[in-house]
Amino acid sequence: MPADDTVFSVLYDKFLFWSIIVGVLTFGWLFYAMARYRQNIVPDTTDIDHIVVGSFPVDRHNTKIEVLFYVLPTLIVVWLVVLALSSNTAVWVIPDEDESFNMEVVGKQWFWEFHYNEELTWQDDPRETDIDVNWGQDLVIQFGNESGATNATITIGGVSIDYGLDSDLGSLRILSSFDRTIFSTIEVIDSSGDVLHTWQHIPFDHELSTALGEHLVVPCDEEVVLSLFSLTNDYSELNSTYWGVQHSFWLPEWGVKEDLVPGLEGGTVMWFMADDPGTFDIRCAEYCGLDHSKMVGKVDVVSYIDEFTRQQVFCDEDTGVKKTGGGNN
Ligand SMILES: [Cu+2]
Repeated sequence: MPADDTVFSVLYDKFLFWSIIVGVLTFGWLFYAMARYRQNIVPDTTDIDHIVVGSFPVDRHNTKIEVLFYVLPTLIVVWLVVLALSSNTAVWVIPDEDESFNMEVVGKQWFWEFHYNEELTWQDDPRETDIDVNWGQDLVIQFGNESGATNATITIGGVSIDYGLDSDLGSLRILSSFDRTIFSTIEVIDSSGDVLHTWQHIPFDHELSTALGEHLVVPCDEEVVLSLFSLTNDYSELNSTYWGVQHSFWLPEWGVKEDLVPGLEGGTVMWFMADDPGTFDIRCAEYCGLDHSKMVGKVDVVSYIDEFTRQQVFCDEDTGVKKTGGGNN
């Protein structure tokens, strides 16, 4: 079942509402007729409603009700079409490139690659973890005494350095200036090695891949526009790993799914908008070869740090735009 506030979930509720009304009326009528005209009930021949089995009550039919039998269902069907078409429109109108987060997704046999056309800096919610990472000229890691933080692992461009945290001071300052062109991750861990808090910067042009166990990371409260590609059947690229076949990128949480078609130069496009932070499933919904079933992944919805204001945008804040998977209609 998609997230509660997606256009598909709303559509499901609306269809269910009308189905229940139609169901109650038709089954109500059915059971009433079964009870009234059941066997062994002696027919009252003076009753205007008296029905003789096998004969149509030509003399006593009710034109108004018979016309209603046609008009009412037609109206309901037209209304359901209107409901379905309006949500269709909401899904197919691609958001403005300037106001959305744009990415490329490449499907291969049998994994996903995520290419960042924009940088993304994010961290876990400091109000929940009691840990806050700030990186500008210096790197400052603040941690509450109750947080249990003992170490911080800082990985810059694939090189990791471990720092011990002095729990009395509640703060660690490192002379290391932020470089927005380098993929950097800071993980604050407790004494048993569990990750309490993650801060990460994904630079422009960076690539993440499910083949390496990496998740797709997207910001919350922003329209995420994905351009989807599958490699063409170019024989120079032909080898067992990069054979271009059709895939389908599916995010069950938001009810959105789109095919990746080899040979389509501009790719295909889909978009969604996540309100809530968390980790959700990625599936391939098009049989694409032997290991199709292994073509799975995860998407992390994170609260991002605005690149200009350096302020964190929390997922539960009302940003004034509350649309998901195509917007509510
Ligand atoms: Cu696939």
